[in-house]
Amino acid sequence: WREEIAPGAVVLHGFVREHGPELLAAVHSVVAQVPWRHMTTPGGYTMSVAMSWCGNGWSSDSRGYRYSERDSRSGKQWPPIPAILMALADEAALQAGFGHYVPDSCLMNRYDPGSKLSLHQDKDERDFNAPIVSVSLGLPAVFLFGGLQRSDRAQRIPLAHGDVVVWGGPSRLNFHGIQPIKEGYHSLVGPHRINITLRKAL
Ligand code: MD3
Ligand code: FE
Repeated sequence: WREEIAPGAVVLHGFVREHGPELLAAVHSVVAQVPWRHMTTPGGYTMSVAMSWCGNGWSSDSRGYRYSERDSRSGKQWPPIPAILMALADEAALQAGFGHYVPDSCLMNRYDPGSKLSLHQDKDERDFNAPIVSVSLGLPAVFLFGGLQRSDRAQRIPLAHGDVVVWGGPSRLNFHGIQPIKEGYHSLVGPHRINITLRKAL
């Protein structure tokens, strides 16, 4: 079912529940080319979440965060976004009321039990009017959804395998994060949560 948790933030519960195997195959095809890595934040911390990406890639170092078309080490373009993820992004954005959607960047986050994502804003994208589509696979998580100020109190939103959330409009710049993942095992994904976000970055 469809649930609006804030103006412009729509949860499509179970939207891709039946498509786990194909989606995981797409994730693994990307990870074969861009292996999971733990990035360093500009503040010098190593993230507990492992990341991979395709389309316009993401990077983080002492100079800050940025999106780029190419791997600065090899000079090669990052792998293209798999067709199944482009189709999913378009269908989810339509279903959520944002119209057709063509993302240019796809970030994948892998959480192991204990991994978390601290409260942050996503503001490295060029166009804040474009929505972000996110897909949750594997172990469940508690999503923290705050306001425009770090100190605003956050809602706790449970996210399960197969849920898709479309974030747009007025909530696009809200603070958000993921609480530490509980120990567990998912029959398809194993002891992990994988989150895929599709964005217009550049
Ligand atoms: C709300 N990822 O990659 S996805 C991230 O589950 C990120 O891995 C989380 O936050 C995860 O930046 C949450 C949902 C999400 C993504 C972007 C948002 C929610 C958002 C941007 C604005 C508001
Ligand atoms: Fe984020």
